[in-house]
Amino acid sequence: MMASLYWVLGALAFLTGALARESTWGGLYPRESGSREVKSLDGFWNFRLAPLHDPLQGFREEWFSKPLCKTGSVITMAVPSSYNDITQDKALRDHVGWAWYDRTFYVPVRWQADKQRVVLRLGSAHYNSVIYINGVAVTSHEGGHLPIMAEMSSSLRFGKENLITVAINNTLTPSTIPQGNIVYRNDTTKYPPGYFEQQTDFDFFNYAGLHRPVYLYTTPQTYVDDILINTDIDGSAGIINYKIFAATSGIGPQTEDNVGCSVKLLDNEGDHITSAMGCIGTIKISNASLWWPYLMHSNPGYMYTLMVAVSDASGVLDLYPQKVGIRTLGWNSTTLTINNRPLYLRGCGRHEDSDIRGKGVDYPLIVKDFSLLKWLGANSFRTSHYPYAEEIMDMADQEGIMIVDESPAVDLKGFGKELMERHIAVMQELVRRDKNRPSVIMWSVGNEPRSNEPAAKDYFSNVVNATKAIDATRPVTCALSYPKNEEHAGSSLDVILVNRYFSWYSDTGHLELIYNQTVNEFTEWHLLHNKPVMISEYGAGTIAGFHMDPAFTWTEEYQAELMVENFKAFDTLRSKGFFTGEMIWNFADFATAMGFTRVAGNKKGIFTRNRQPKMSAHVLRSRYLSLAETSKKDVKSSLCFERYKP
Ligand code: BDP
Repeated sequence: MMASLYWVLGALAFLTGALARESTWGGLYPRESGSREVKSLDGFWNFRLAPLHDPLQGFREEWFSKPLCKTGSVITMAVPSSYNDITQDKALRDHVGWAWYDRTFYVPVRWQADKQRVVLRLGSAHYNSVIYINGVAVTSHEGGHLPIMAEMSSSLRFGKENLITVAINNTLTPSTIPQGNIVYRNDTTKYPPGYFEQQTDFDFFNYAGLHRPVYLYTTPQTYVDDILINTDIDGSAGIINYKIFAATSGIGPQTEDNVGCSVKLLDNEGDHITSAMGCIGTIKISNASLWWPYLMHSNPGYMYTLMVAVSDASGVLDLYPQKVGIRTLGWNSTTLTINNRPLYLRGCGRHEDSDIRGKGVDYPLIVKDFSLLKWLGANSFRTSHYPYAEEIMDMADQEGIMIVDESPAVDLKGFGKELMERHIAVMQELVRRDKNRPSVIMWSVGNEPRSNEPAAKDYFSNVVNATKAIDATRPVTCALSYPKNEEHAGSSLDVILVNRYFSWYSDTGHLELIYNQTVNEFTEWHLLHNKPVMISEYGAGTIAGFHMDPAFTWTEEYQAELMVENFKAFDTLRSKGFFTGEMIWNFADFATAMGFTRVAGNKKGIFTRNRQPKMSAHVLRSRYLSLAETSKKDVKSSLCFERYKP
């Protein structure tokens, strides 16, 4: 029986292999310009689940060949959103397997008359997806948190109604990232025939659906396919190194023999600063406005716009506005720097999570979350435990909030070759998506791998090296949890991140032990690896409104006192010179699977799930604001750092 669901997943390749090219590159984010139009397909879609015990029915009966409403009953589904919490239906919330979405849309005739190339782009679809236009599979994708793109000009009916159908499967197996297991219960005295459960080692709810915006956009036939930006500083001057990749539909990458490139640099008010020619080039700006983190400068998150153009003998063909923040990162065995100044990360772990929409992109929520981060005095967060929506990343760039950009490899185990290849492919997609973001200061290849397995050594060395091979400008890390002498991933990392729950998961109730345990353990991690070290998770489950004095587990007092004990240890570690940051777990309470260790979700948030502060939020705010003051006075520009030189 076990094999059957795995076969269902394997069938994806069979079903789509001949029909659709797998999407591996999500493309530049769809942005309007003088040569590009963007059309949103967000809104109300039609939706139906495949039957739990006949998961392939939709493929067999070709539900994609006509509107879903013609092959069965449908409900209305919001896009973007997770589908799980949208209705009162438990079967929808807990569904495992295929789900089907469709809607109709028009494309203007003038797109065809103007010979536009039309691209479909989904911000993400969790986990496996197949996308059909007018009944024809145009692409498929594996992985839930990265964009999917398909050129589809030839599949469209211009000036007429078109149908888009998306089939999504949320099943997680030992070869998906993240991993999961389908466990069948065969005891017929207890379970009905075919009964199975999706199990995962991670605790967050496995939300599924079209989580991010869906766009159609146009480009000319010859277009800007990709842009690579690296920045540096030289005294008060800023340096922008750029590389433009042009391509032509049906032909592929173009060289400068056929296509010319030029750029115009605009300041943050859109005023022209300078221009340059060539597909590869360097721009030097005297007295540049640098990209600084929040509370490290009076004007954080400064972004220029590089208006990139590709042209041929007939003139400019395509334009793409690329945001650029000028900053340089450095790291050595004790310290991380930005613009040659030491960094201390004051942040949190987070989730894309809220009521009703689950992991769906929600603009009011994004603005609220950044408002809360700034209210806290935080300068950073980790995209625990998967890449976040590009709309969130845009805000981070703009607000000067630094990001530890994490892959979906949470709780990984069984480090075989197939998994490693998938993991490397995910890192390549992630780096390709986020490489130009000034907010991204570190790549995290994962969270809490079972790195006590000896195979983890070569595995992580390969994944980290593959990540560095595509981006040498940022340090690479992973949030570790195993004891330092029993684990094998740390030696490959540039910065050691460790999750520790002293006095919560160990020595529960003994807040008095936190100081020594934290100081000793983090010092030993540094001595072992001679790398900068930070705490990437610590915290306590806390039900808002529960109070007891003396402090007791699950009360607001316990969470606040646990934090204060940690702060004492962090200050001692900071004085030793290698401790580079602290991130509380978690920014807000979040949904988990049902279970007896979670109280209607994970309650380690310093904000409730609807973003109201617990006592701990005020405690953290007072610390972060005072740390921000200290760091302003703490400029040590004479240190010598290993720096990336383009
Ligand atoms: C850590 C995990 C995190 C969990 C947390 C917890 O990294 O995803 O939510 O434990 O138990 O080990 O709250």
